[in-house]
Amino acid sequence: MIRILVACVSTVSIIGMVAGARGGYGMSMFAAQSSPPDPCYDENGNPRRCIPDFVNSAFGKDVRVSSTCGAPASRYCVVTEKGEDRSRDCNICDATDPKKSHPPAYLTDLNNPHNLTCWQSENYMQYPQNVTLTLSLGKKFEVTYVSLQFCSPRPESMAIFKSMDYGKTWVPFQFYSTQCKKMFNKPSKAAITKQNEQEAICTDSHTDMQPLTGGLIAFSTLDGRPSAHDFDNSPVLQDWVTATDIKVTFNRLHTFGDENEDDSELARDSYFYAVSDLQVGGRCKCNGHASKCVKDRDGNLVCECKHNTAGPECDRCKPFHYDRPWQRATAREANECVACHCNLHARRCRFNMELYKLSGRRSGGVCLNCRHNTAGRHCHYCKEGYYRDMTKAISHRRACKACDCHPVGAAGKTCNQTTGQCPCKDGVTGITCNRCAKGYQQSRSPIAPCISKIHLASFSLSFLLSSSDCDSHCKTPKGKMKVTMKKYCKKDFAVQIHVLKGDKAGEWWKFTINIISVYKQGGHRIRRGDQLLWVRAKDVACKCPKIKPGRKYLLMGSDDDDSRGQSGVVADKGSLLIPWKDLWARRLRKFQQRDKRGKC
Ligand SMILES: *[C@@H]1O[C@H](CO)[C@@H](O)[C@H](O)[C@H]1NC(C)=O
Ligand SMILES: *[C@@H]1O[C@H](CO)[C@@H](O)[C@H](O)[C@H]1NC(C)=O
Ligand SMILES: *[C@@H]1O[C@H](CO)[C@@H](O)[C@H](O)[C@H]1NC(C)=O
Ligand SMILES: [Ca+2]
Repeated sequence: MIRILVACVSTVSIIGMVAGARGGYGMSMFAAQSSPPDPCYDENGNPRRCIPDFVNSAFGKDVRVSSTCGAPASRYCVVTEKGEDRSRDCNICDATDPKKSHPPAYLTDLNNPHNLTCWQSENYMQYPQNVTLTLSLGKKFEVTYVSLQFCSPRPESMAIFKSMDYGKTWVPFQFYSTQCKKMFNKPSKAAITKQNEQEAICTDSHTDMQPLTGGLIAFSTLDGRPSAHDFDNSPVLQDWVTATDIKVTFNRLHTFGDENEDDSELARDSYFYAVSDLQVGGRCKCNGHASKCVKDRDGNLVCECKHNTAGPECDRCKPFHYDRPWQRATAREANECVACHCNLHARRCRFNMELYKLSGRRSGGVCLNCRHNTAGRHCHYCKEGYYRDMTKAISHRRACKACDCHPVGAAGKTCNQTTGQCPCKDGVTGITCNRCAKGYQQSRSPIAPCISKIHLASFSLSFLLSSSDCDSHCKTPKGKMKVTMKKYCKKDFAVQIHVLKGDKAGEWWKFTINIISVYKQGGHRIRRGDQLLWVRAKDVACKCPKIKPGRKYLLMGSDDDDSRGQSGVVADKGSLLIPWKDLWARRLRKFQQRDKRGKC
């Protein structure tokens, strides 16, 4: 029995969506008068989930088909039944005649139920009967249904595929066959569980309805899938409905009535596929971060991303908005991307998962290349060598000032981050350590630029001893002192020293010295660097030797000293302590070499 009929096969909900898909873009009437509120933000300006309109994404798009009738022109017949009479109504398909052609454009043109336009394949007397329709959506969509309205009998076997990578790879969406096992190696009407929600099943439901000619085959992507009611929280189903391309293959014609000789004659030239409308219902995929898709400069369809997101599907955070990981919006949470907190001192940042977890999943952004002399994860403090100017906000370009520590007066280049105080050497003061403290006076030494006046005073006091006492105490004659090989050989050690400071310690003066060079050493090993020099108070008082902090000297002396058993070097009235002259360095090196050759 063959009847012609425009059948309503599918569920009411599918039909509802098909109808709804049409009205998507018709609301522009009042657009000029008041800009409509942005659906991606609520009335208080807070972000909220937004989604593009539901559309038939196939509408008006080109469909590539593997077979179309009419080239060359050919006869086709439609068998109709009126009461008891069966009759053939035959026509010509001619691609060159617009009135008699059935091009693929008729698959996606405006569907007028009173004037159906059908694409039609060639006639198939025998195998192969495979015909393929391929549709490119141009970007990722979340597909709710794929439907085909037939003009011919519905195929005995067909399949719907989707691609998520613009046609490079295909995965099946759904199979239809009366022989699922044989055609597609699939069980018939397998149950869908939580474990196989992303699997295509095979069904023969498309042949349940009578008659077989005409009618709708509609595949609903979420129908019967357990997680569909919790789609927001099902990455599996979110993936399942995502497609960039749709492909439909017709694998077998319905050859009802062939076994009967009469029917076979009747059915001649009526073996073809014909479809009046192919629909792909769904929404442009924007992950809840855009309310519409638009053409970009290159003419590609892209989401108009909000919530600080970017990418064709708003599938990542836009630059500098990496304070927390990208997430799809849900009905409850907009999950917008958040800018890094860099106090206006950085233009780039990156996301750090460890820090994010440590913050209780609140903030994971790390600023990169902090400018304006700032440092830190949020460019929230001053870098080394700079300090906070508290009169300015941290976001100010000049929030950090240079320490400017005095090269001589300061012991380092880094100042206190809050006060700007540089670390000053002994006796030095000022925020940059640029002057001597009270009770100190400037010396010529870069190591101890300020020396205590009290020390100097106690020096002067000790000089009050009478000179006659000293004459008998000191043995070495005063006057010009020459440095000779003879003197060099007589002494146990010869060193160049810098006297930094002196303190009286009972019978002794304890000088802090820096040993600059060692030209000779005796039994005690003398190292370069800071040392103590011990001189008897009486010797100092009588200026034998004559010693002053801040000066450099050549010191030549003997090891054999009764003295104090303390570490350091000892100088006494028998030592030579002569103000240093640079020209001696060469002379002393010469003496040193001669000494090595045993010339002493
Ligand atoms: C039916 O549609 C075709 C193609 O769009 C058009 O050429 C034709 O005039 C229409 N016929 C009627 C009766 O509207
Ligand atoms: C037709 O499609 C079926 C199912 O995909 C396949 O097994 C068969 O090889 C195809 N035949 C031809 C001729 O392409
Ligand atoms: C910086 O100075 C303030 C105020 O004098 C002080 O409390 C703080 O400990 C100093 N910071 C450092 C690192 O020395
Ligand atoms: Ca049509």
